[in-house]
Amino acid sequence: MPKVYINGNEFEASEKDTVLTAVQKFGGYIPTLCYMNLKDVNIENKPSSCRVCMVEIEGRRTLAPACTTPVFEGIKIKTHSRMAVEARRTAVQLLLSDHPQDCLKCPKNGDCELQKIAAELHVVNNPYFGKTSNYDQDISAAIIRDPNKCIMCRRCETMCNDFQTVGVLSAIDRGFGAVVKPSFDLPLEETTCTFCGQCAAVCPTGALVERSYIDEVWKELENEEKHVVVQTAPAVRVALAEEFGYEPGTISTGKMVGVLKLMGFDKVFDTNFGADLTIMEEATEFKERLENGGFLPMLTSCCPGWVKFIEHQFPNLLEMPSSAKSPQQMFGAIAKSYYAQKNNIDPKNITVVSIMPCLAKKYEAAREEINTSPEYRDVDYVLTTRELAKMIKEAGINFKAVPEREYDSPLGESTGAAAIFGRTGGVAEAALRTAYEWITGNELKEVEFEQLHGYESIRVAEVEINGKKLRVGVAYGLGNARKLLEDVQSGKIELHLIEIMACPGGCVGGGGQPYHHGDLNVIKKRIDALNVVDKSKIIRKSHENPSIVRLYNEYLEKPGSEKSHQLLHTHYME
Ligand code: HC1
Ligand code: SF4
Repeated sequence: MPKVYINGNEFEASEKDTVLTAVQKFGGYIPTLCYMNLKDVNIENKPSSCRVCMVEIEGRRTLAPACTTPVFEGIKIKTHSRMAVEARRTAVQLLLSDHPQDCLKCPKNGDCELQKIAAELHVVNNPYFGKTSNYDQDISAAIIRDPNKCIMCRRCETMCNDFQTVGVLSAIDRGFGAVVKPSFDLPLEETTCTFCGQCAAVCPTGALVERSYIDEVWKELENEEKHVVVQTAPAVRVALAEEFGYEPGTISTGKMVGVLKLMGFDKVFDTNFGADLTIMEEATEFKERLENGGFLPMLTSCCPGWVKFIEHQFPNLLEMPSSAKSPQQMFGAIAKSYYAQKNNIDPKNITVVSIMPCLAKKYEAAREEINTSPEYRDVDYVLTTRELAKMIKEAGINFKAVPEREYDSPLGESTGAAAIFGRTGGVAEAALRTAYEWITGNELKEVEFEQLHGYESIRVAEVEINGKKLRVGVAYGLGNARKLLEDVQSGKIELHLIEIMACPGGCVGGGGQPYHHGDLNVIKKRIDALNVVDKSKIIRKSHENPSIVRLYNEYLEKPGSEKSHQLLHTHYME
């Protein structure tokens, strides 16, 4: 164990430590920009390119980057010597020398790591300031890429290549012309990008952000001719409060509903209702495939990043995903049919807004084939958790003081099974809670499938139903999904049901959630909170949701009916 001296204090580090990890371990702080270490998912990015973590090491003639310098016996580190601080300031000034100076207009204003470090280092002028680059923005339905703001930290590239194995982003050109972008300068919409948003989740600046629909939603709320309803995804309720200073994993369902009512939505409904509906259709399909020799394994299909990934990467396996639409889209379809008819409102005058932890949901809502009518979209606007927080602040609502309210009926009623959709393993567990009872005809007394709990990125569990052993695979991260599918394809592993979510820990780690700043414990706390929401529900199986039962009795007839297929199912594109 090497003895290290940090600013004159002796500590015992580990042989594997770098200067940065040793300093962090003992409570010190060195600023970083390009460095990223997502330990829980084995992703590390340290190109040592930003030079913001320079430190002084006694006996060395030059400063050293803390992120890539290993410790050694007796190393004497000065983290904040004048020379180190000035070198960091120069590094930041150089990064800013060709950076747009429009922080006030930047969507990342207040959340930008470059801005934060510039303030910390007291960058009040810039002798190096020169010509800024002049790239066009790449605007898709989900993401805005602004190469002018790229600082070449390569974090996005690491997420896209190593975690997602999509490989859309790479560093191109040299010097001031160097930038991370898709090859041939293609817009993201013309690439195999899944819109998972994991690049944006780790981008330190405003180079990759969600496409915002805040202004459009305010306009709809002001339009008296529009009946504006909102649905909130399972994972939003355990993350939104972080934007208002609460601990990660704080459950703020009641406050969130209260806030949305104050903002002027005509009805506040729940995507969890859509999740229960998804289970009705998915479990029916699963039972049918199992009993009638259908295509197995069946893949869950609610994550739009994952759906786009399989369409591009495994076009020969498109029989595998369930044809059930995602809860977001089922909700939209029901809002503009059943709910519209019941309340005598022209669906063209209903605006459906979704609050999602995800960027790909913006893209999903815009997919042509997923919509039930050519005249309107089932989901009109998708906002991320972060966008909702911005709107709450803009509206001057004091989140802490808002009284808790209940969702509206009937599209606001949901079960514990729906709550766990937002965490890895939850969709499979929710489906099994229903499939078990439908296949065996017996009551499932112990509703939790412990094997499907946990945080590991790939899991295989065995569940016995009617004497038959069913093997269930769960993966998050598209690189892990790729591994699982390759094993299925090669016959190395036999599975009956597979749940895949694109983001770390499932939707709780979505690209639209409050930034985790490299600490994935935040995501684990959100997972635990969703399990608490599940446990707090009296009804924990989707098929027992009384509003869902009524919906089938009054309108859809039964799961898998012609009407259900017309509204609640979709198809995939090669
Ligand atoms: Fe998800 Fe889903 S769980 S995809 O992760 O099936 O985004 O939260 O809303 O649609 O319900 C996301 C979350 C979400 C859908 C549901
Ligand atoms: Fe890659 Fe996902 Fe970003 Fe697309 S959204 S570029 S797939 S990380």
